[in-house]
Amino acid sequence: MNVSFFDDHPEPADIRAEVLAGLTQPEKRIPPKFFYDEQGSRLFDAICELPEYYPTRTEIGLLRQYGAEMAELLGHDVVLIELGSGSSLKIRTLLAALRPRVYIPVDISREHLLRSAEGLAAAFPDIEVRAACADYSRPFSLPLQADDQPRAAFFPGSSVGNFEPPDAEAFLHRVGTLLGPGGHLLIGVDLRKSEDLLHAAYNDAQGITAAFNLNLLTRINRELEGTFDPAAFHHSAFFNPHDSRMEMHLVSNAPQQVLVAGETFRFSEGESIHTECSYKYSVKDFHALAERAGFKPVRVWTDDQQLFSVHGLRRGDD
Ligand code: AVJ
Repeated sequence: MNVSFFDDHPEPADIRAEVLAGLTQPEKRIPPKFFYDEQGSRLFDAICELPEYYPTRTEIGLLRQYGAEMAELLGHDVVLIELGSGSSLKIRTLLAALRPRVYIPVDISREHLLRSAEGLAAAFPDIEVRAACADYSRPFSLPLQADDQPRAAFFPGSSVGNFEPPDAEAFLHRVGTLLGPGGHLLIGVDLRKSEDLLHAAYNDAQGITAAFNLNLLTRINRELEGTFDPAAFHHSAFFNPHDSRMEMHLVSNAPQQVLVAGETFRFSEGESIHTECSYKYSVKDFHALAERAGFKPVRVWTDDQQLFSVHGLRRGDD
């Protein structure tokens, strides 16, 4: 099969240092990338199927409806990099129209990435698949050669919303450097909307989002010798209008002490670990961010209800 594997997965020592640093802050936090262990990736896939979680469905609808135009914008015979490829489901809607020469799925969840890369390579034998396990929220390397040109990138799911806006700008700038002058980026961005819709999307009736959030504690217990009792915390998700973002927290039900990698952390009743920000942008605000990062907005596709946007951006020539 035409698939190779490149491993730049964070080391256990890096994960430990980042989690301990986050729990030591005055307002405890753990970066959302740690959601995606095996179980977390499975739960996330279940979230994407929930009736309340409109982003996945809406974005896939846009990819189906406008896929030919999007493929046109990215160009043919490109080396296509997908950031946070997960199950590689979205890219499948574009591959037939796009016919890239090389496809480089990048994801932090190793087993999940490998399985999807193999499935995709089997379904598209003409495409060379180079799976890369990496944490794209930090500087990362990819299996790229100088003559891998032209390059294009796909960053779906509004995962850009997990970055603080200045970090999103720095990240997009790095993507621009990878692409080179004139390279194109297709990026999914969730739009700001009524609080009711947002609230429902992160507080689903079946409790899958709560399980996804709480799984972080189970993961820390397993990988960092943690003593969290997941039943002693509850899921909380709300819209923060001032910062235009959804926030997810794990809230302590009672005063308690927890050990992580030999260190003690104290929680008062109601104190939380902030586990995710999911920024919601207007088209205009996202354009401004992209321009600060060296991209020129070329096209934007949205659904009738203005729930979600997919932007086609071109890196400037600078
Ligand atoms: C894939 C990171 C964009 O923020 O909506 C889903 C993850 N968190 N439900 C998002 C998520 C809670 C998702 N992103």
